[in-house]
Amino acid sequence: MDKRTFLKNSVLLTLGGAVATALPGSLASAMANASAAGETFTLPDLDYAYDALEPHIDAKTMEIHHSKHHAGYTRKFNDALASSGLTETSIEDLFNKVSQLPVAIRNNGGGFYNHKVFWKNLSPKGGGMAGGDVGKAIDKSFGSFDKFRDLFSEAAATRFGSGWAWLVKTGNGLAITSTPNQDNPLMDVADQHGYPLLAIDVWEHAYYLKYQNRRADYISAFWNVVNWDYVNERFNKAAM
Ligand code: MN3
Repeated sequence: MDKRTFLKNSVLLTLGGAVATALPGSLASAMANASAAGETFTLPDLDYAYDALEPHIDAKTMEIHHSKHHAGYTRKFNDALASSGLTETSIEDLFNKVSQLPVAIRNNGGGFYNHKVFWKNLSPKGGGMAGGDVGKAIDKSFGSFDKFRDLFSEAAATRFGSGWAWLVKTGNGLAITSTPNQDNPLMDVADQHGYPLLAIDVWEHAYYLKYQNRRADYISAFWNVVNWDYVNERFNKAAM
């Protein structure tokens, strides 16, 4: 972080925007830009309380994950867009050419988008088997729901280090894949392209408070809170 960025962030953190006019010109201008750009992408609210997914995902993990991690990705994504001069507001357009963009956009844009999908993928009323159109597509692509669940769980368990596992819709049906860091299957850098239907975050910050090193237990618990209605919504709106 250079001195100017450090100063800007420090001022933003400690004083907020109200004192911008009292600052030297360059700082005031940097803050005005950051604040304007800060409205491009906003942290979504959850559809449920932080403790609603207990005992499968604990309240403290949900609170930190949403209010600190996801908020951080969102803020840094907006900052990266502002400092790169990019004007796209379609995140899909950015992901399509992410290999040519600053790495901060790949990491924080991915972090912003992936968590947005993930929160909606979860519900206190979730769990059970997939129904609807996505249930039929799962049977067709993987043979059975149990087979699908095993393959998805394996992709999540074997993702080395931090990353995500995904169920995606492709031109040919459904596929399971995993991505490192905050990459996702909409990015031009992804091994498997597709429209994300279901995501599981396997970064340690997603499970360590409750499950410590037991990622497999977290993955098992995840199946109790999957919101299949939302997965069906995404399946039906996917263009491909
Ligand atoms: Mn996360």
